[in-house]
Amino acid sequence: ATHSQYKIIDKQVVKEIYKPRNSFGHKGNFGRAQVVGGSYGKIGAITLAGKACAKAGAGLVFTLAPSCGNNIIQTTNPESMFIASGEKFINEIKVNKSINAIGIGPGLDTEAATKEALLQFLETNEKPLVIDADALNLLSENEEHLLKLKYAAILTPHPKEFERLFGTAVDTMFQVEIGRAKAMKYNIHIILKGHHTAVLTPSGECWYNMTGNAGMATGGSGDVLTGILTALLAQGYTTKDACLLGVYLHGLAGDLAANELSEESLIAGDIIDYLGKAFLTFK
Ligand code: NPW
Ligand code: AMP
Ligand code: MG
Repeated sequence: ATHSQYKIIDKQVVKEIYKPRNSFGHKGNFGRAQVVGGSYGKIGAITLAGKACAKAGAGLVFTLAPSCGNNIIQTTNPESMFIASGEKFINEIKVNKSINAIGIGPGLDTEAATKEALLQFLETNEKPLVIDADALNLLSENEEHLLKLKYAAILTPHPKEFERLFGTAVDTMFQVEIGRAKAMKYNIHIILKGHHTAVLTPSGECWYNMTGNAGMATGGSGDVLTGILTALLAQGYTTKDACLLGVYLHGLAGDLAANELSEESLIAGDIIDYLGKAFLTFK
């Protein structure tokens, strides 16, 4: 691919990707999604991901988190089923074979036992996968871990996580070009988050997202994106389509929320609350 190639994710692009629900569908038709993360003190992150996952249309959501998160998650996110692993941090990652997509990382923390569990899981996982936050940080120890990824997994680093994975870059433009090269090298999708998030694909494309605002610069916004992407994968969108539609919807929900609440007052949960209005713009 040439470095001069940039595409814009606009309304036309996402309207072609978006598939309305089949009127006769049942929850089994819209996918079983599993989000994996959370640790003592950071259960909120995986709660946000699980809620966003349900709000973005997954038929069934499972949350795998340490047992200290059970009451929190079942109370604040009753639509999700809870699977316990460890007490304060995850020490084993089990995924039932009926699961269609997995999102891993929000609030996961970086304990040695969690890292072992993650690497073990990646050895055998063949399902569509979103990797975010501390899961990225754990893999940063050795970039070669990315060779384990199959089926064009989606990585969602913010610029600091990107730097931990791939080293420093002189500026954002350069970071995007490094991302493009790494996406091609490892056959992965990289969503480099920020203002105008960039989606880098295994075939060397670079797509810029135009939705979103500075109100989204608030704790938990990225965790919400992980839930949305996992939901779209579970519903059968291809990894590339899930990336393009997911970042657009996430930013649009943030814009609709900011219009009514102000950028200052916007919190991550508001992005989830406005996902419905974002979907309605496709009608
Ligand atoms: P600074 O502050 O400017 O020097 P970390 P995290 C930088 C969970 N969470 N552009 C920033 O730089 C997550 O899921 C839990 C440039 C700072 O140094 C993770 O598991 C919550 N720089 C875990 O916490 C809600 C940027 O990166 C560093 C940047 C840690 O995640 C919050 C911060 O990144 C949170 O989601 C940008 N756009 N963005 C909960 N309620 O449970 C960030 N930086 O050290 O990876 O920490 O992203 O907060
Ligand atoms: P994280 O740092 O993982 O919580 O991710 C932050 C999320 O909020 C990403 O999806 C960013 O694209 C989004 N975000 C943060 N700041 C801005 C901004 N100034 N403009 C648009 N989106 C932003
Ligand atoms: Mg994050």
